[in-house]
Amino acid sequence: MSYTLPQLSYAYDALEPTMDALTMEIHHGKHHNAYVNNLNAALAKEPSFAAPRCVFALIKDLPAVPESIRNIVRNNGGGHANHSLFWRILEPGGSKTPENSLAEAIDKDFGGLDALREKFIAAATARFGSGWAWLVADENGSLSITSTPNQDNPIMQGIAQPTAFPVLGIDVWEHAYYLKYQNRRPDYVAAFWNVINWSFVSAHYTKLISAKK
Ligand code: MN3
Repeated sequence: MSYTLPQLSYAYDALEPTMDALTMEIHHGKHHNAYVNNLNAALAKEPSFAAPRCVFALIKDLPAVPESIRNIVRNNGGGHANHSLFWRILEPGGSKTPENSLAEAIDKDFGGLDALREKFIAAATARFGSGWAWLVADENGSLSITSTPNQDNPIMQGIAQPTAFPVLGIDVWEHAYYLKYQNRRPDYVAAFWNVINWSFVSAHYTKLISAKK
């Protein structure tokens, strides 16, 4: 089996001016595509390993991956998973506010969306070098903010501490923003907030917590 690059549900220029079309084209068509190709090439070297169909299941259980390709799978499987979620989090124009159980959890754990936004932006800004900032849920659905280096994902057992389930994430690699924002990562992170698809994120959270009950 092999993994494939997901199609976007919007055009490369649909997130302008927050994310420019050229950045989106290179980010999805080149960077994400390279993670998929590198992941497939690594797995082809270990044909006896039956990789799960879902890339999140693959990266969740890295110790099950043969050691000879584990690090490549960590980096490129992580890259494929992270970006697959990232594209779905985004929406031209964004959608208003979190809904249902996610809205309730944000009120409970952060005291409201403004406080969450502040903490999320701080984590994304403070992540040194390349990586991601995340809103994550634990086993009980409780929310917190974390960040990971490189293409690590909070779902990776034994790597992210503690293991958690990504609800919302932002890519803070320079390839995600440098053409438009150069060194101004805080401006990129603040603008990202305006194109979040809260309908998707809310439904994603509800699905995550109901899968655990
Ligand atoms: Mn990226």
